[in-house]
Amino acid sequence: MERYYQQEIECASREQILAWQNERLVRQVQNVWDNVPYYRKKMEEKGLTPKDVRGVEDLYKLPFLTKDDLREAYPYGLMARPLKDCVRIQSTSGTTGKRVVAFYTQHDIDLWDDCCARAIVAAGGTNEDVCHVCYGYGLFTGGPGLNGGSHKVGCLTLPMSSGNTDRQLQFMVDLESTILCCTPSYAAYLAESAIERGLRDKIKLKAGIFGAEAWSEEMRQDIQNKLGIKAYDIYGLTELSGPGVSFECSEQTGMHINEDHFIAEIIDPNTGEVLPEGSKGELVFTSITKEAFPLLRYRTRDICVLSRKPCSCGRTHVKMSKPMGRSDDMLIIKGVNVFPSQIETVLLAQGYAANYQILVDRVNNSDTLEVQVEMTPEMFSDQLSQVAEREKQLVNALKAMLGIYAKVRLVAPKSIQRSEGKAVRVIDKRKI
Ligand code: DLL
Repeated sequence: MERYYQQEIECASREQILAWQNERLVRQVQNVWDNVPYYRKKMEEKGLTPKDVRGVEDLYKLPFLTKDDLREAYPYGLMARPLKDCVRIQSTSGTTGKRVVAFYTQHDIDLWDDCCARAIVAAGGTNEDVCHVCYGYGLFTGGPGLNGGSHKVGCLTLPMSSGNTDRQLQFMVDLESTILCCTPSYAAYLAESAIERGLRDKIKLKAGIFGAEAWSEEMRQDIQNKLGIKAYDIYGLTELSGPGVSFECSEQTGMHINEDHFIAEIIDPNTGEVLPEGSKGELVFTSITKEAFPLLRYRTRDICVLSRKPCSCGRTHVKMSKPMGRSDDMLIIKGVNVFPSQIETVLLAQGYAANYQILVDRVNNSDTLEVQVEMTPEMFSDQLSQVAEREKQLVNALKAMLGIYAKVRLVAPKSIQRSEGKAVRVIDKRKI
């Protein structure tokens, strides 16, 4: 059995990683100065030239880049290579404004595939595996990213894309898929559907690589139990290539960031100040190996914590916690900060599945919060008084977690629409 594993890179010493980062950062700063007028202008506005950045210790001097910059420079304004050198674009869904378009040279694609291959290997994947990819293909990075990684590892790759759950399950059984790649919400739906169709024992999955949206530890346990697999988290964003910026190993205690390609910082989202290791704040990335679309100090809006505690898997790259929500996902209800992930944690801890919706509205100048969650089939035959009692218990548990009252409505099993990609959990009518 051959193993694709970049041990010399993933287990390199801190000094070696820093040496790579210093050299590549200096080169990248010169690259954007020479080739991207948008960057040169931003640096000039701060009185900087490439000489001011001699290594990672000078990173803090550089200006931040935000999604607004990407929109302003849309579509070609941040490219560092001529179009003739680019072979691909990928894009975000663009639900909140102009799309973000990212460009790739063939070299960029090769490195991206490597990052995704590392994630598959960390989940136990080898060339003996059948890797079932049901992230969406097309402009979304999930399908193409894991597909490329799976090829590098040498897995038999099933490019399923999302949707058509019956076909997914049939291939999973017939071709004996061993690794499943999709969003955690779709994994939960596939698990539920497999159990309903009596296929659970015919499925040979051993691992899942789930990401692209926030999911709680409770949801991980639920998916692991239902599918009999180990579920690994994977993180990334279109702007930086896609999935594989970081990924979990067998320890399942955070995701190793591919530090030979990305330098991570945690900043205070309000002041922009760089925070020490272990602090909670906004994740900022600098891509040091990208050719076509390099981003320096890109603010992700994802809130998390970095840790350099030694990991039992032997990898030395820094770990990021699960994002605790995006700063722009955070709801402010009656002046209180509420993250959807907190609500999910309460629901799963109380024995519900992750089929829920959060409705926010404003009535008589006051915010209202309603959580609709599906009953399990067993609860559905309960007496009305038992349902009322369950709702009361949930109201209390949510109050304890959030500090505010949330109306709870238990709804019939299967009445909330399932998601095949990123789940839409929140409907904020205040914004409509
Ligand atoms: O979601 C890339 C991806 C595809 C990651 C497949 C993992 C697997 P975007 O559509 O640009 O790219 O969305 C990026 O999704 O800033 C996070 O807020 C969120 N996100 C991605 N992975 C995770 C994760 C892809 N594991 C945005 N946990 C990011 C929580 C995640 N949030």
